[in-house]
Amino acid sequence: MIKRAQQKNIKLYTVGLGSSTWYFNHYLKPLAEETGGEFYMAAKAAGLKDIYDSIGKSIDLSVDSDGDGIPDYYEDNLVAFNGKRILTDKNNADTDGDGLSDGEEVEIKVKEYGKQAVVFGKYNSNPTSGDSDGDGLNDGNARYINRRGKTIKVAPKDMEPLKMNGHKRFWDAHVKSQQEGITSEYSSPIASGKMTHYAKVKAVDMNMSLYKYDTYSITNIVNWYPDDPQWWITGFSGARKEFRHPRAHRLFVIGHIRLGELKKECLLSFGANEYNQRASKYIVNDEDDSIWVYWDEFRQ
Ligand SMILES: [Ca+2]
Ligand SMILES: [Ca+2]
Ligand SMILES: [Ca+2]
Ligand SMILES: [Ca+2]
Repeated sequence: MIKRAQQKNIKLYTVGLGSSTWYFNHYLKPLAEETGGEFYMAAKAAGLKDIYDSIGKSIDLSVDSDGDGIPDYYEDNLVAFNGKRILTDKNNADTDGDGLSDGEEVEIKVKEYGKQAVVFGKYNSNPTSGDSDGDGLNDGNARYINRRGKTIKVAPKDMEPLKMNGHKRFWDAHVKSQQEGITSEYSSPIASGKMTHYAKVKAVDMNMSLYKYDTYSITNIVNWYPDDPQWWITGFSGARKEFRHPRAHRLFVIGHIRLGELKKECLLSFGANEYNQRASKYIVNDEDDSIWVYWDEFRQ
């Protein structure tokens, strides 16, 4: 029993009533002490009230020292549903320093089984990792670079912190490449207002970066940061010779499309594409009404 309680991080509080000292010392006391709880003894039933009051105090759920919404008691004792301890710091509201408080990352859940209840922590994201799913997107923060005095978001905050959104390598390479400086860029090939679009969709603000990758390296081929809003990114024409033969077997693209007020309308048409939906290689970012497209292409 002690072992099972230890494995599940359950503290046992035991109370002995009466005078069976031998039994108490051999069973109840070790049970409590070896699981981190406490042993109490009452000679008479009248003493029990004080003891239960004292046990009640040691699992006081009203103290939340760092004010993150998780009581100290749970920060010291909380386990996830799989039985693993959740190691948050009760004196630090944001244990992993990723901008999300421990209380935002973990929800306290109570599951009742008849008269018993089990309390456990449910992860919205991992409170002890800034990138819970290891996909290169941060749980709590978007990543930015500064270009020509303009702040540009180059990676969104992870809208799905427990689901891989693309390869870590790609996002990291993208952020690094954009930080280091743009290797090549081209302005808008479409003069705004001189074309009409068949779907009568308004032009929106967007940019895109294309990379080729292999086992050892990731090379930035082009960054497209047009000054004018664009209709849609569909690919490159062969008008520029640089685009004609990139000679890459493996390509990936990271694009950011700021849809603004057109978000709903655009998402309807975007989401209607069955392949996109199945592959789910886009992230809808409600904070700035944009979508991020991340796509990798492997051709033999
Ligand atoms: Ca707390
Ligand atoms: Ca955090
Ligand atoms: Ca986190
Ligand atoms: Ca993710």
